[in-house]
Amino acid sequence: MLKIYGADLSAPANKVRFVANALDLEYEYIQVNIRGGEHRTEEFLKLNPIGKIPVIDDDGVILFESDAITRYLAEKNKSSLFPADLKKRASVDQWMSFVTIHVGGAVGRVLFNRVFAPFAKVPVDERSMQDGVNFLGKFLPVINQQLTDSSYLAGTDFSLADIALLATLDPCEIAQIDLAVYPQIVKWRDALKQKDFYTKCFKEYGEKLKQMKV
Ligand SMILES: N[C@@H](CCC(=O)N[C@@H](CS)C(=O)NCC(=O)O)C(=O)O
Repeated sequence: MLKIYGADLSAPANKVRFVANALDLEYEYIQVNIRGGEHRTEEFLKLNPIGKIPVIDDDGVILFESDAITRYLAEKNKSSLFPADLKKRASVDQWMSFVTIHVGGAVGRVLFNRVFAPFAKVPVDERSMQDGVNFLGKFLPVINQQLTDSSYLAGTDFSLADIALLATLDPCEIAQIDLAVYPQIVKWRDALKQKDFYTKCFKEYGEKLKQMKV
């Protein structure tokens, strides 16, 4: 059976679980304790030499990097989440890259410095945090416009790009990133968060972290 190594606070790992759920796949979810260093063990480094989640083991097919994993799972299952049509697929690829590299990178800077650095008692990098905020101020209007022009990120059809964005934006509340100024993103996001593929994972991202009163 497919094994997914992840952690509930990891947006890339949640992306993989959302896709596996959307594809209706059976899988075993293995929580990797990052704070406990489980991702640095000899055993885990055999799965991913850079010691990061997510990783999948699909009956011996070991893969890391969330976007490669989601493409593999969708392609293997001949899913319209990753369309066969060249132009449609290129559009999905374009938005996936935009989301992961630009939006994800910026959310990561803000999240790390506002939440994880104080929590781990490591110095906050104010410059990096401000860069993250500024980048989001450039990138999120582009996404908002795209979701005004079309129902989904890559056009009329729900795709891997939407799932990538949904997972990437999950930490916004705990990172105090205000999405209310992007009404189309809010509308799109609220609708997708009701879907089974999402609620099968959790009701609300970061529930446990909030309970820890970070
Ligand atoms: N580009 C990777 C990013 C993976 C990543 O950064 N994972 C984080 C959790 S969100 C991790 O494993 N961090 C542990 C570490 O770097 O020590 C992907 O999309 O899969």
